[in-house]
Amino acid sequence: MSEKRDLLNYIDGAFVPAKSGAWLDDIGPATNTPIARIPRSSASDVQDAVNAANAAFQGEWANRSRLERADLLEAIADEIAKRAPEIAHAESLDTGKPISLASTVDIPRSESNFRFFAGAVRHDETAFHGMQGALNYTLRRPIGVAGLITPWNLPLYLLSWKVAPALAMGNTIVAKPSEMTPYTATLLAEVFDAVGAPKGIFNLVHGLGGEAGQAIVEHPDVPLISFTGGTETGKRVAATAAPMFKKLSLELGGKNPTLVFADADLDEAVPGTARAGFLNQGQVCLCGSRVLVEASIAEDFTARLVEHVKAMRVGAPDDPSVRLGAVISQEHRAKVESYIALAKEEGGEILAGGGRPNLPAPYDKGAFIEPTIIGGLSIDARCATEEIFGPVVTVHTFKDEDEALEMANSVRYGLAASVWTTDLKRAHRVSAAIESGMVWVNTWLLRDLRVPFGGMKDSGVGREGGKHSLEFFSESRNICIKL
Ligand code: TXE
Repeated sequence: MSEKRDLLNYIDGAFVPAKSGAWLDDIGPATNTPIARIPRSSASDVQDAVNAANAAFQGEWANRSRLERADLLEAIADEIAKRAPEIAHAESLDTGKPISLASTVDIPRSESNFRFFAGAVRHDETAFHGMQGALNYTLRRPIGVAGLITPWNLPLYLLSWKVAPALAMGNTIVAKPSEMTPYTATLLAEVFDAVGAPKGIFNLVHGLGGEAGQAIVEHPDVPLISFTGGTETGKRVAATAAPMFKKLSLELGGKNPTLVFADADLDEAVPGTARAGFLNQGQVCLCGSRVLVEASIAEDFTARLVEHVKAMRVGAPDDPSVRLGAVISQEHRAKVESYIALAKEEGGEILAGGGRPNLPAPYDKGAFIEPTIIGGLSIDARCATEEIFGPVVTVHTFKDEDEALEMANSVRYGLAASVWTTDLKRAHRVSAAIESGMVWVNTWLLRDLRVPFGGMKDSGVGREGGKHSLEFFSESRNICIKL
């Protein structure tokens, strides 16, 4: 794979630059050097992409059978599998994450997203409601051009999570990946090209959120928007799309609690809490960044967590023994570090990490930061309530279950939680009481692609996954027939 390449838009089956000829640099955060350029697309490029997507939708695509659409998704999955090492390398280069993570999670999961939705649409059933003298059945039709806007933390994984169900249901796509991680979206366009996908069903427009992204959200011919990103951006997307009555799915930020009760199996809870806090440098919306521990075990648990986390290596993304790579950018590291400084001002104590690792060139210029544990903060401190989205967790103690729940529910977010306990009744009780779209018990990020995925409160609107995605990417119509 050649590095420092031009990553083009993909519109109507052709790779093209922005009409204006403007470019943006794509920086690799592990070395802080440009690895590629992307078109700085404007509303006019978005218009071309929407035209192509609309023409493809009006063409034969929406009327292709589900089985034929599923076959195309399988062909895309096969091609991703064929190119997996190259795609994993690109994902690591673009995000700074360890190649070991990209090649075992990001890329296999992207492949399986296509296979999963191929299977889901093949096996999908529709509702039937019989009544006295009449029958009803639900017809699900594709909607049109789907605008898909995705973030930088899991670039191909989250893009494929939207592309696969959108196509499975017969829609066409205009996608805009994060300007910080555009690489694998272009490789996905190459995959579409290689398998001979119909022109215009998948269009890719690179560029800035406020320009290309905004143009997609406000385009009158894009009736559905699926967005994953920050809560503040989500608000802007909703403010634009809602008055246009677009179908809208928002998967936003989190400040997720990890609850460790005194009866937990600490041999599992310690590594589980560390994994939840620091996977992908803490840049997963599901990461457990608030660790709540029952007071009677707090000292022992925290000491073991600190020891575990201090042993996690930070460094070169291509070193297989490394657990954490770089965060997404120098700016993002500065933001994370400003929270660590704030924690000290707020009375916190740095129990692990807090600084930058000493790495040899070229990684000495990269956006690395040690996995950091902060104790001694009050539960309403800014570091304990605002989304830091980096390798930083805060640890707090609770005296009983009621206080644990009060602390867990005290933030504006409600995306995910993990609960560590061996008491079955408590597991059910606490899981039902936590204000959260997803709860894991004695595990974290164990995913079945059929289950509802999404958050409550400021963490978003709507659910993705299995039939929830198929419903989002289609319009249900009831047909009532009098007998
Ligand atoms: O994300 P943005 P940012 C959180 C995390 C992070 C913060 C900001 O806390 O620090 O959000 O990150 C596009 N119209 N998460 O600023 O801006 C943008 O180009 C349409 C949580 O990088 O939300 C990109 O493609 N689109 C999160 C996408 O939105 C717009 C993952 C997401 O970028 C737009 C990432 C606009 N006006 C960050 N402005 C998660 N939930 O996993 C920007 N975009």
